[in-house]
Amino acid sequence: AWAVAVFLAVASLTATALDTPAGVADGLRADAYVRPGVEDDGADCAVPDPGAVTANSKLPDPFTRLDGTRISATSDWRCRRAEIKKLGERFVYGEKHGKPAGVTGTVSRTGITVNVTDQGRSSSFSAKVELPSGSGPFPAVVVLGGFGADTATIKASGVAVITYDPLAVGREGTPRNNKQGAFYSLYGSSSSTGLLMAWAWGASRIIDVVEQSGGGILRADAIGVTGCSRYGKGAFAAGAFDQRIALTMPIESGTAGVPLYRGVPGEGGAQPLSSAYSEQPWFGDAFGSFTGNPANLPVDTHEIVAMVAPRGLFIMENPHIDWLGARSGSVAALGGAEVYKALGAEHNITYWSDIQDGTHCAVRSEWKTPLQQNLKKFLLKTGNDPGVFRISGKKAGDLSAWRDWQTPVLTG
Ligand code: MCU
Repeated sequence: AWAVAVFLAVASLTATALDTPAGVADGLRADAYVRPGVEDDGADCAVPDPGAVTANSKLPDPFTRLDGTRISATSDWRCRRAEIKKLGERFVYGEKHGKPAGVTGTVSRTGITVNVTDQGRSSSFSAKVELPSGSGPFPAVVVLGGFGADTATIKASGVAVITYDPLAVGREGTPRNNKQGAFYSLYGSSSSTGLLMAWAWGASRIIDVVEQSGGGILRADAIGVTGCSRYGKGAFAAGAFDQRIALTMPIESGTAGVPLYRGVPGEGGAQPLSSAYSEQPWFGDAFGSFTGNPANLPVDTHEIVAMVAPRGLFIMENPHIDWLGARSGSVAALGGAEVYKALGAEHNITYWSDIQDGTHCAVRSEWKTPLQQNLKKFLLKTGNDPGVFRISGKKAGDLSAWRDWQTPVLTG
């Protein structure tokens, strides 16, 4: 079946793409790998224990394995990604937990219900559905929190909007030792997993229900995720930790989102790591050991960006508010884009901070066209516009100052 799918993907490429080596690399390799169709396609990888942490003020090399060897083939990325996933869970977000033993629910034209059970514990939550005109089944974008996303443009493009309240799955305003919400009903109120990962888990369970619904209304193979601010942090985690998500669109995510942990302390006015750690239990509890010394982290957000590769990623940032750390965000995007390049998918990532309106979570005219292009390319499959980097001169970071590794040419 896999060979047939690859054959069909190749056969459906345009003549131009077949004639152009770069086009083939982008269309074939990216398309063949874009969406593994499972939440975690590296679940079978043998990931060694990360061992003791060593300080590194530069960005960890995304291409060097925990055992010190460097990957050399495109196919090596799958298990290198699994290592990064483990580091992200252990040191930053906390454990995600896979699909629970029981997931049931319903998809209607107006809403989704999700019921989860695991080891005798159960919980449920729901989301709102808004359909575009037409008959469907429709691609959909899960909007965490329901603000900041240009839902009018999403619907006008023929894509459904699933509005999900992450607070039902991971509540804010609780102490770390008494976390609440559907995730913590299953995994315990003293779980060390932070809210961002709980929210990501909730988005994954919504996708489980869409998958199981038979696809009459919504298409599980064409799902995007977005959200602004704290929900941009959550959307970023959701897209990184669920490979079924075809398009990830964090908006103005700030510290604990896209910006480099190593970059934030030196970026004037950016929300300090300790502030984000204590404002809400967004990060996992383990991150508390690193808020004063992020150089000790064996992972940084350029590698969380890389976890999304080669799937669609559209990062929107606001350089007018210092608190949002857009300079550190641009370096994370540039660093992660090196993995996209190595996978032949450099056209699948967009970073856009060149905007006029400084209002936090405003719907912006500058983001409308790239949004439409990303929806067409990754969800509707009616376009193939290349991604772009439009970095505001106000907050433009320099990747070369942050890395001491070069991007390999991968075989295969
Ligand atoms: C950018 O996201 C957060 C920020 O981290 C917080 O410090 C601030 O309180 O709220 C932002 C937000 O979520 O705004 C809606």
